[in-house]
Amino acid sequence: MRCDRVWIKARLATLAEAAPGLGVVEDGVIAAKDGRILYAGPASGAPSFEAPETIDCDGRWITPGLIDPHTHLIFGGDRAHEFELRLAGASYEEIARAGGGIVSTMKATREATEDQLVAAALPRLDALIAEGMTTIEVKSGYGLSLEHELKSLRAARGLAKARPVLVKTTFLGAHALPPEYKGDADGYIDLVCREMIPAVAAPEFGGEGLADAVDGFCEGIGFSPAQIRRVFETARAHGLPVKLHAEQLSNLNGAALAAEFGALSADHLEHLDEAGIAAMAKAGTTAVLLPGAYYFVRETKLPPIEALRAAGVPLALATDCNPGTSPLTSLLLTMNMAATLFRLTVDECLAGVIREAARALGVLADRGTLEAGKACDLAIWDVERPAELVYRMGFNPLHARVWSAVS
Ligand code: DI6
Ligand code: FE
Repeated sequence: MRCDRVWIKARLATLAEAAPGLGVVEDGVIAAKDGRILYAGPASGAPSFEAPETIDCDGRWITPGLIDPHTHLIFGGDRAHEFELRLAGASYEEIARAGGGIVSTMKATREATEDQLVAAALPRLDALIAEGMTTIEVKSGYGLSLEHELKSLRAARGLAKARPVLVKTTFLGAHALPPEYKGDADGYIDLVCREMIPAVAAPEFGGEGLADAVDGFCEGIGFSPAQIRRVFETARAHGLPVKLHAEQLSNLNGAALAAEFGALSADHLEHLDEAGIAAMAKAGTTAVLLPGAYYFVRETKLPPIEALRAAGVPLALATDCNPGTSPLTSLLLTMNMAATLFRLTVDECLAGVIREAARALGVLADRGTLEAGKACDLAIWDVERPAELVYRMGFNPLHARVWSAVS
């Protein structure tokens, strides 16, 4: 069988859903053509391939490229000073209420050009890429006006032109109240629904096609469930799937609201209750856990991992890379935190940043496992066993990356 490249003598963690655990293949072969996997499985059952390039992996492990399903990569400025204030005793919510927090990043984001936002995000993107990340979700949410939200989403799309990653963009207009709407959150939500969502929707819905999904921040310092419902109704009317920052700092029943709208994911979830878990399980909504934010804000309430598991809710992991609560650009460290802080198993951690992350983005049919027909995005690791990818802190054993986009 003719193909473009073959990798031999590899150990595979296919993460195929039908296989137990990581879907391990000890003497594995992968063959690729036109950026797609033709075959991934045992050498013994493999067809014979004719390829201009054969790569001997010398027993190294191959996983699908890692996937970060929740980031706020596009923003201006930084919040190192706020970090110092927090070290001196101020809380995240106090800083937000005093006009710092998200609003200070909004000011810096509004001042930046689209090109400057791309340039600021590229080092963060490159840090993730250096650890084998090949697919990323990027949210807007620091522009908070039509002009600056559109600019942020264009910058997010621009990242995919600068690097061979798949970028899924999310419109997060309902992230924080911009100061010009102080005291009028409903008025701002009117703007989100009447102008912003129609502008970012797909061309067949009259927009520019800048967003692949719509998100919101359902929280005391964000927006109420009634306001988020309006955002979701508008998203649905414009053909956009939804997801939600839910139950991060308190329980407003956001996850159940998201599930009611068939959300791709509900994210954070430290304060999630049984009713929210049941609603997510019923709707097939993925839980995206963000241990970096849990760690950085020194949260002590753990997300209800055991109950999520028992209900069969898929568990994904993400960096939540953002300047306020998770200045994290490492999926390897994210896995270590998920294991240490949330007690996820090694298999759950790896699935969380690969297969379940693909599910959370609605791209599992196209990537997230090593199976014929899927994008040939690979991470090749210099490790003896997959647990090393979760166990180490601040060490990067990536040997090579394979991009489907430039195969
Ligand atoms: N939840 C978070 O943790 C981030 N956004 C959100 O909705 C924080 C964003 C920031 O502080 O800049
Ligand atoms: Fe977030």
